[in-house]
Amino acid sequence: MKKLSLLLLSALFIVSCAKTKKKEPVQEEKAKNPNIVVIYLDDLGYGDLSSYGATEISTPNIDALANGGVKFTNGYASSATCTPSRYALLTGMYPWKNTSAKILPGTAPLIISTEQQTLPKLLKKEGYDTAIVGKWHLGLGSGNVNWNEKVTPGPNEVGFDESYILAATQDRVPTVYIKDGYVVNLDPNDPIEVDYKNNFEGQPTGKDNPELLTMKWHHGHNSSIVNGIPRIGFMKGGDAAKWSDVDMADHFLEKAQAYVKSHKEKPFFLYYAMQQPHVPRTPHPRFVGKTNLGPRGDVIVEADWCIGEFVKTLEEEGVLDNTLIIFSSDNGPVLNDGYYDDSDTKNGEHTPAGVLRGGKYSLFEAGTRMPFITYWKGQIQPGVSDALVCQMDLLASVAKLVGTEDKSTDSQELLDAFLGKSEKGREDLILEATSRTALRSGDWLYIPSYGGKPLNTQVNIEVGNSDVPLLYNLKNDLSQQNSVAESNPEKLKEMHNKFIALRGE
Ligand code: NG6
Ligand code: CA
Repeated sequence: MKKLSLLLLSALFIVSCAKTKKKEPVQEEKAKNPNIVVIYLDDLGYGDLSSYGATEISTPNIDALANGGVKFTNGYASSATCTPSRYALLTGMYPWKNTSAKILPGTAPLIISTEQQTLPKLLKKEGYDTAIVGKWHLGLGSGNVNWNEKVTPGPNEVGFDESYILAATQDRVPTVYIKDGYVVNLDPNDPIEVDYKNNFEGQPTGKDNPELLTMKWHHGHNSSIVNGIPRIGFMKGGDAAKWSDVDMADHFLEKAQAYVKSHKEKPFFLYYAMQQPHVPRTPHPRFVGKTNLGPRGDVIVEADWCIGEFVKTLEEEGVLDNTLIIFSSDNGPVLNDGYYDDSDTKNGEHTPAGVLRGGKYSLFEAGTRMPFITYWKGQIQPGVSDALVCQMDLLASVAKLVGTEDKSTDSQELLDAFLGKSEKGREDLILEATSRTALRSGDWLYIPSYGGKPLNTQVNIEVGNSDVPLLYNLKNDLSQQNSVAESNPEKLKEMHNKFIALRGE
């Protein structure tokens, strides 16, 4: 009996302590802020998910987010390639305002100024812990990086408390993971050297040593060989630090899960930047053959599985209903992006871009219109939204969500649209593809006349170059089959003037 009352007393004590703690106003305020997770795929197209109409690939875990959240039909990356899109996502700035925001080599310096506003910085100020796991591709250091010392500035200097990244792309050297500025598993007796111009003496290359390759290169990708895969750029040393391509998805997943587990007590922002389905496509053996589409389909299924596991972790750790998940991709799809991996020959009936025209590198819609999903269990009413939104707008919108404001960037505050409470999105959006720009305004899409070949034959994608300006009404011509530039000169003029005004030219 005595024991029981003692137990009761101590239980009461604990409860009252917890209560007092909760009463502290700051704690309570912070408790309202949800965790924010951005799940960002690499080169996933508008038609690559079953929830966005794919019939040859099944993505049940991402579909669960789409069907339980807001599925955007007019959700855009800022750009049709990786670096500029990631730049816009993290800084809220139009990437064409920064001439360095182009596809970067692995040796490029950091292109985000450490003075600049960023999404993680903003959240840090509001009491969030912040982390990136996955692909970076925004440059590291200030030129001439020594990979054997702390690599800085990088993600940790622009707002991330923690970072576990691959520097550039899976097809570029250095093929190592970097944790908070340090190459993981680096043996000091086997230092890393990286060069994008010249090979290191005696090092085999994809070009000269085809006998060493397990994956053949189609264009580019003929420099240093790592795990039988020829890469872009030359690298020497760092053997123990080299990643295993087939384990990369599991590796990043484990890091993302571990982050959730160790940060569930405080609001956190996690940027989970997955590498699929960018080349080289290297599904773990347990996913090989899961689709009939070859490795591209298989790595999409692998990514979907990872996302399912990740969401399970949020649930098991008790934070799913306090976490806003934003899902999207950095740019449109490509089948052959430089390796012979059967992704083009086995593609069959699959349409990676859905009904959209173009693909990665393109100013046509498939370049930038992305699968775009917001999910927040118990808070977001499931639905489909046609609001025009861009990843760049997350910065100002998330600012509002956490009770602050940011007007210093190009990011527009569209919180209600992101939470599915309003269909009102942007009026206008400048889209970018390999340094060319176009204007989306209302239902209209205007592509100024750019010289150059209309078709990038290496990747077999129409990039949007034309001798004449192009104008489409996406409402009745989503597939951009009929330019009305000639038949509607007034609209053309209006769009051109708006484009010039917005570009500040
Ligand atoms: C291109 C690469 C391509 C891919 C792309 C970057 C060649 C010929 N092509 O230069 O394979 O790596 O850069 O992709 O090297 S992105 O998704 O990171 O923008
Ligand atoms: Ca990409």
